[in-house]
Amino acid sequence: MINGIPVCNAVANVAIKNGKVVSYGANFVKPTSVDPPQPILSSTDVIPKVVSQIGGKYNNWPIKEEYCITDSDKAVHAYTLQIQNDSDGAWHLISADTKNGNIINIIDFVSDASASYRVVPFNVQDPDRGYSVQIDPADIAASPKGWHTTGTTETSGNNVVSFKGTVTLIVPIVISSKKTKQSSATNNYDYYNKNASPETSPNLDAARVNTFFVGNKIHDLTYLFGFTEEAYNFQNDNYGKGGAGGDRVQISVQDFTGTNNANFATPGDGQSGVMRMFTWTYTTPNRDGALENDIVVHEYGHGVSNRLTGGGTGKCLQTTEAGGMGEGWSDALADIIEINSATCADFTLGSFVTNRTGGIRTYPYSTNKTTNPLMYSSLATREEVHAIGECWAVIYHEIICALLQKYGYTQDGFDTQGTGGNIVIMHLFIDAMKLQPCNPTFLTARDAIIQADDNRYGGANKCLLWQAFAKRGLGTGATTEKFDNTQVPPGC
Ligand SMILES: [Ca+2]
Ligand SMILES: [Ca+2]
Ligand SMILES: [Ca+2]
Ligand SMILES: [Zn+2]
Repeated sequence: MINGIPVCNAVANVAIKNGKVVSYGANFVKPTSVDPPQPILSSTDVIPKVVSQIGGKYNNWPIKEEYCITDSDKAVHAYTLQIQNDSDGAWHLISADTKNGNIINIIDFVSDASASYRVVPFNVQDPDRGYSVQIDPADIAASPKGWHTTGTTETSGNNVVSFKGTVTLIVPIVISSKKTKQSSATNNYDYYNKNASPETSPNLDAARVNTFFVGNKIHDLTYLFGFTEEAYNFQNDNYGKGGAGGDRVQISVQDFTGTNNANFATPGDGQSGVMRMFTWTYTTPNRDGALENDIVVHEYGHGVSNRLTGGGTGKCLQTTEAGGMGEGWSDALADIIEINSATCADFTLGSFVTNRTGGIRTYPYSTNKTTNPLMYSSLATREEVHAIGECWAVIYHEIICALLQKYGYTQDGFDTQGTGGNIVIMHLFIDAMKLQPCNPTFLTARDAIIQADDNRYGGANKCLLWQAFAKRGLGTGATTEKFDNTQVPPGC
């Protein structure tokens, strides 16, 4: 207390640039001078002066008077008032000098480094189903310094860089100036015009922002479930936690090498994965794969499966069957991400970019065999990797639905301790990939899932899993001959 007035909790050295706080330090010493306890300006006069410095609006929470200690150890008489900003979610407690309205102390009520992105929400498929501002979405356990390398204000950070490549994708050369900058300070990214073509402003920026958002979300999610630095994940800085760094995912949006597709290249740990996202020409205007989350997740999923299988070499999904399963895991990961209730819905991939309800696969993923009749034996006539992948991903869909039915749904899909089926499937997904051999088959990958359940849950889901496998012909008697077998172990 000074003059019977509370002292604000010791922050000074405030710097504001373009309406946002860029730095503030803290100290508290015996003041060299103390303002008189009477304000010069009224609080009504100070509010607009504060807003002109930081943006946002006074939220009508009662204004108080206090002292704050400045850098030069002066005790300044101040108003404290709350300022909120609807456009970016910022919410600050401001102390402003009662003599002139200068901001001298700031408390940030929003936890972790503020950043916001107007994007397709993570568990939503595409912009037609949702497009909204996501505030501070970084998970602090998975991304301890946030998504943006300290001090950067563009779609570039420790886990992901999203950019528009030109001419060549010999990557480090081309990405330097091709990212999206914040639309307003600090690290707010607000772009998108639903009616404009992908290439028209601001939609190139929207593509970079959405892929940056989804790429980071999937990094954080898979990290929490075990795709960590020492499990050969994609990060520039590994914060001393093992594995090789310098390999964040490079996402080239509206890539010049193709249309109506996307791809992901996975070299070994320590070298960046490269995701190329294309525009799609089925509609007028064209649509951008970068805005369909299941496509972005599918592509990132290739990085996950290639790094987790066989120890980070990127060399262990090379046989046709293993490569096909790689497509299947990517579809399954997209399927898992879009779970948003305990009700198991059919899942389709690529329905936005193609403007086709059924999307880009032969059948929707469904537990209904009329909707999706694929079986293990279907491999006899399916030789292309995506066609093989469909046979694997439909099995995953069976497992997803069975787990949701048994355990329900955990609202926070990032809660690794959650009990819902959506949490269980994420654990099994990551754990099993670590267990399976290099170049797995349907049979060995099946066995790895059974083993993962045994390791983590004591085999609590053994029969549920076998029943799902058996339903699609991958029962205990299945062999590499790829005839359907519907047997389950005794007791199931
Ligand atoms: Ca904050
Ligand atoms: Ca790595
Ligand atoms: Ca869907
Ligand atoms: Zn793929």
